[in-house]
Amino acid sequence: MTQGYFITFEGSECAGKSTHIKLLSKYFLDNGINCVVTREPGGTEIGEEIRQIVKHHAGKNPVADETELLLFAASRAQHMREVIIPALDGDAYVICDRFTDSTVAYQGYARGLDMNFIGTLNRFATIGRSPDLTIILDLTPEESLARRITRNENDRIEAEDISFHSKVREAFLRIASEEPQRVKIISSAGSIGSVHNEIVKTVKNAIASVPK
Ligand code: T5A
Repeated sequence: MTQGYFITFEGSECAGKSTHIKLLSKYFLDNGINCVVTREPGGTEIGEEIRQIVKHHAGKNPVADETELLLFAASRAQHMREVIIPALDGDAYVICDRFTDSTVAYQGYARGLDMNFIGTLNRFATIGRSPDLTIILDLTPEESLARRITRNENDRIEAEDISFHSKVREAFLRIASEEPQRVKIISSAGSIGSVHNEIVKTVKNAIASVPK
């Protein structure tokens, strides 16, 4: 049984996950809480190599959807065993930028791959360890696109059309309605400061409800 506390951030492209993970980890640090920040795909040497392929593969043959799913799962299997489980066992807080809900949303709902198989694969990759708290930063596909235009760069998945990104958003909202205890939605449309305050409030409430 792992200790620690496992928080994941999910949401559409440019929803502000990296920005808010940085702010939350600073909040933990300021409050003397040992915290490990990591991301998917990535977080390990193997995972970062996989990240390059899934985000930027531009060879003449496209990445098949099934290959994409297995690459995310491979990155996660390594990440759990090398980083996340050891950190939780060491009683740290772990904040991870994207996790299994992204696979359900992107490869399941948006790509249309078999949801039961994705469930099995996620359990296999994670050794059955779910996040204690998941924060979905919610942004409409239009708002997400506007932020991406400002940033002026698009990777392989970001370049999918608006209907793909609408399906991803709907999927996250559905996941939150199915697991309200674990998954909290926070609108990312407000100012960075107001979204951060909402995140801190949500995290404090969630931690306070953990049985001692
Ligand atoms: N994926 C991932 C799958 O398909 N399946 C999986 O199983 C997994 C794990 C990962 C890609 O892989 C896919 C999903 C993704 O397509 P990524 O680079 O991690 O790639 O992609 P994102 O997670 O989308 O990361 P981004 O860096 O694009 O977005 P963030 O981290 O959500 O946003 P952030 O913090 O970089 O902010 C983006 C911009 O918005 C501004 C920031 O200043 C920045 O310019 N911003 C705000 N502006 C106004 N108001 C606010 N409240 C703002 N907050 C941030």
